[in-house]
Amino acid sequence: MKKVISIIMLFALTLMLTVGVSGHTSGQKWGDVPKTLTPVEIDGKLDDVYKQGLSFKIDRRTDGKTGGSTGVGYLLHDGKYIYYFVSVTDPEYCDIDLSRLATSCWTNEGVEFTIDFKNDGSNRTKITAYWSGESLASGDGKAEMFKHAGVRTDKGFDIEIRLELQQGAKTGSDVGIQCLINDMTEGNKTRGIIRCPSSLNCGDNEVAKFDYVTLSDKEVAVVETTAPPAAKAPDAAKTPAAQTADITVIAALCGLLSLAGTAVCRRRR
Ligand SMILES: [Ca+2]
Ligand SMILES: [Ca+2]
Repeated sequence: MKKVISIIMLFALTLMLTVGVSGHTSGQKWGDVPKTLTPVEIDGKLDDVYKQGLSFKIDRRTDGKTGGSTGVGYLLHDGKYIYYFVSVTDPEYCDIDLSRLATSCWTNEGVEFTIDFKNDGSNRTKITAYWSGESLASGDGKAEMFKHAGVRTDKGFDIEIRLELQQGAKTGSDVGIQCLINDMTEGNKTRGIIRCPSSLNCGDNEVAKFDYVTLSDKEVAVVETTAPPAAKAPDAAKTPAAQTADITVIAALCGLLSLAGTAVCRRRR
């Protein structure tokens, strides 16, 4: 019997070593986040390489209301940082109330970007960012671990965040994720929350129910294309049409000269 138990334990150990121990808890995988070879500039503007990133919608209201802000998010990574760009369409943009930042920063137009680096539901890292003439942000961990920028657009605002990979996360890792938009309405009095899709319908604080993404080794880059040199315009004087025209004119002149010559000869005769 001991021998059977030993064999079973050995088999289980071999299986763990072969498959690896996933930190993934219960959510589902959204997809692979490509690795960018093109540097990303944190300026609140959409770098072209984001268009090759993992994109998703943020349009899941969880407060029973309808309408309000929606967003499109993009994710990239480069093995050191994860990049998040979100473009928000806000039908009623309310100016940032700076007095709320210290005590209730989430009651302002803005976004929250939350990552579970170990993807085990044990903790989260959250960045909250806004735009108010200049971009503002607060977040878990040291400030130098993230960088952000935002711009006001004609339809709402765009926010860009770069967050350093932490807690052992690297290329190949699964990380838990949830993103949301804080949408102020009714004269900056009411807060709506719009979240990403979630297989378990989770909120941004329910880290154990987060869905996850994989920091893929699939590389993407923007290939700079050099426009081919403009073709040299053909010399108009040497085109067949022009040559034909020239010949026609010369022939006509010769004809005239011939007639004139004949007339002169006749007069002389
Ligand atoms: Ca950018
Ligand atoms: Ca709003």
